[in-house]
Amino acid sequence: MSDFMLSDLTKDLSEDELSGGNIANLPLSEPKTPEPEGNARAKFRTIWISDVHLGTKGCNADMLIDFLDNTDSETMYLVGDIIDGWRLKKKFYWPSAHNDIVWRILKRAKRGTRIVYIPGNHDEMFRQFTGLNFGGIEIRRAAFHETADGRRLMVLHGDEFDAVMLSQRWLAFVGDWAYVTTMKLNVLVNAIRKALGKPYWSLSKAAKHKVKNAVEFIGKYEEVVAKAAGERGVDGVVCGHIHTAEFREFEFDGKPVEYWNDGDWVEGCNALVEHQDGRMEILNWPDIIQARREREAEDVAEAPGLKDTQIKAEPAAADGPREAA
Ligand SMILES: [Mn+2]
Repeated sequence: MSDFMLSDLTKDLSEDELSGGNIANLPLSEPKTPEPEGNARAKFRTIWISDVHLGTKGCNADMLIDFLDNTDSETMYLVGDIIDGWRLKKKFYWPSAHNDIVWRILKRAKRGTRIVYIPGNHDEMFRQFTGLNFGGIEIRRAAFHETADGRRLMVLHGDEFDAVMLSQRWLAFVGDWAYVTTMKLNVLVNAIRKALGKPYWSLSKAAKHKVKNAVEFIGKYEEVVAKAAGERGVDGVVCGHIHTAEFREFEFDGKPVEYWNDGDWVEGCNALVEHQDGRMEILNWPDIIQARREREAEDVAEAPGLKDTQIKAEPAAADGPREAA
């Protein structure tokens, strides 16, 4: 990894061009927590993650490190808001776990995973490098992905639709304030739960399904994004941005259009994966960790040495159908 520094990305740029200045100086050293050797990784054809928000306290770095250490894929899409340049600019925050994540992603590229980085609005300073390739990571403004069973999916961060959502803009502001507040509360609640040995729990996931305005906003957003995909003539779209993992099927000109949102690593801790046969699934990592712990506890009790390393995940559709607004 010594041949690549984050500062290489930005070294020839002025302060203005950077618009996020100190990102260039992010230290990128050897990981504090190295990757475990010989982990039985779940192999997927494709992985999509977004809204990691490295550089903020909200980022659930431990959960993401666990995900990265237990999975692998031929292709990995980083669907934006990976590094939070806005917040970093206001307040520099870069714990070793965040460094460990960047290091793991670079190492993945080195091992042969094709990594496509589509910057979002919080890491838009990287959008100027669209078309370039750094340390084996391709930077794109958007991408088209073909699944194993031949579906064509448009992949983008999703802030492109903020302007279209203008009529709902007040909702976005309310949403942002509520989001920042719940994010802080979420960190606190889960610190307490962890101390009590209780599993991770997503506050905003619970809240989002109860707050009518948020549900309305999210529902409208999903519709707008799916329509744009339909107009493009693709079979579906993968995006992030609104921190709400979801699968929905829409129809455009009599043709089905899939909407996939890969969620976030702030509260939900979700990833979207494509299995070898093209089947797609939203993984809820806290649930998978919990299931693994329970299995390990059983293994220790029943047959020490016999470990079931299979990752079993329920489709995220478990949330059930969304109520009409
Ligand atoms: Mn975003």
